[in-house]
Amino acid sequence: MASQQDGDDTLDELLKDGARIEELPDEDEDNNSATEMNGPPFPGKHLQPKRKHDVPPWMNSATLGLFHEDSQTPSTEALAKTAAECLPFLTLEDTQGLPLNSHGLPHLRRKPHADFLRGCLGDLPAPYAAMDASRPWLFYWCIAGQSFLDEDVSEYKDRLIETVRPLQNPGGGFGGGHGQYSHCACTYATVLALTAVDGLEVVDRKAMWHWLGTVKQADGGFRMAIGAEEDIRGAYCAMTVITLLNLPLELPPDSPARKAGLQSFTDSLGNWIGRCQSYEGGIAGAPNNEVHGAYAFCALACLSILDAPHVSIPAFLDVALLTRWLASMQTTPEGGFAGRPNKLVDACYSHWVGACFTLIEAALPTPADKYTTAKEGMWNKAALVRYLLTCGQQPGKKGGMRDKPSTRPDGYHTCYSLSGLSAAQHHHHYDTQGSTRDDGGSGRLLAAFNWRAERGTAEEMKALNVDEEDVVELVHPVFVLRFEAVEAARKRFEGGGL
Ligand code: FPP
Ligand code: K
Ligand code: ZN
Repeated sequence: MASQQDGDDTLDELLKDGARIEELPDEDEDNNSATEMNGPPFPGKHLQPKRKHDVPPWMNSATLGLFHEDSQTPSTEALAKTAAECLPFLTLEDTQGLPLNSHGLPHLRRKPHADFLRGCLGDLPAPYAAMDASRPWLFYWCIAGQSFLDEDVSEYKDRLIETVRPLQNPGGGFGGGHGQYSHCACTYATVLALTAVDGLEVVDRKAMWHWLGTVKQADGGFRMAIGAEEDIRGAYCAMTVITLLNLPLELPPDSPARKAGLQSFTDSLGNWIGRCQSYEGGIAGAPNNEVHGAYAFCALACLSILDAPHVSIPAFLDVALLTRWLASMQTTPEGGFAGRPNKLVDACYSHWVGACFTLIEAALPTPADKYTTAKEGMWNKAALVRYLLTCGQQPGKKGGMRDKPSTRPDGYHTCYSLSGLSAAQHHHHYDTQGSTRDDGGSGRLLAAFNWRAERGTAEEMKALNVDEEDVVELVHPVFVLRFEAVEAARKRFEGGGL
């Protein structure tokens, strides 16, 4: 039998799977004769690691078996280019002049990032006119992002309220700009930004309830706007708004979904979300579409609003298949996450995929004794932290965080990089003692308010190679806000009513 070749650890790891190996031809035999079948280490000639250009180290085990040695595609080239641009930073060969922490990694640049986010809220240069419809997003990313760095954001309250007042439509909901139709994403972003500054009094809750009734669909899902696409973002955005504002779950009398027999915003919703899971395990924006990590977050967070995660997630999703898919989104060598298979690492998925692990770990059968240290769990937290600190931070005076080194920083990537850091650094768990429904009063769904978090310990921060000043605040895994802000919204609307 052939001896194990001079080691490629990745391949050795991959080929532990004995059943598959036994069917493979002996790679020592050029003619691939099948005479010796008891344990050759490599699956056929095309993956022999001796040849210089075989098996680039950044190809992970999930992709490894799929490529022929000569197969070059735009995807393989883009993956190689991204690995090459990140490696000098990951290895600290190039530290970009950033101040280093006691473990040799760049410090989290708190002050420059906070300044960057503050700057994004001022007057913007002309090219930003194209982003007019995304203004509420900018408010949310930049205000919430600052709060994740423990900046006081209450000073934004009056200005934010006056800025979003004209974006609210008389029929309910918020548009992206003055005179624009209401849209679930703009409404979600506005409500989150207002929650961050405790400014929800500006929202017309009754009109909001009516408008949300018009986007609820007969099949259980939600459209993004009247006549717009029905997708999982709509479901998560709508249920977030309903829960934070404590709107009645009962559909308004004029909701078109009532004609199909639905009575509540939650009717058929879990089933509709379940239909978005594909054979790969990931979650698509709508049934039968392509899966994406950002949609996995929307699905898990929406289910975590509907009920306790260990109840609602396994009720509608194949948890094992989804976990496997999520784990395969962590890229090597970068250590960050990609949004979909064979695509590139991008810091924003530190949140969209990273927070999925927080939610799905709470869905495991025995929530109480799951992973108890930051080193344990289903994903490599130290690798994500390393990617964000070495590749994700813009050097120089400007600050801000970015998708990858070749891109510019922006509010979106800064906010979601910081949220991803929180998922990696802290403990989040679901308190199974909390009630999931305000049965004595308003009927509000309470599951999403039962999340608790504790800061990672000093020992854990050491294992993640961060110092105290590189640690972000605790971020709520469902609402992506500081816990204090979520609690204030819960209390403000405790009584219900419109
Ligand atoms: C592909 O972009 C991205 C998607 C298909 C989904 C994006 C959705 C979100 C980021 C968030 C939605 C959530 C809410 C709450 C509105 P791409 O092709 O540029 O990126 P990729 O190559 O990384 O997939
Ligand atoms: K992208
Ligand atoms: Zn991104």
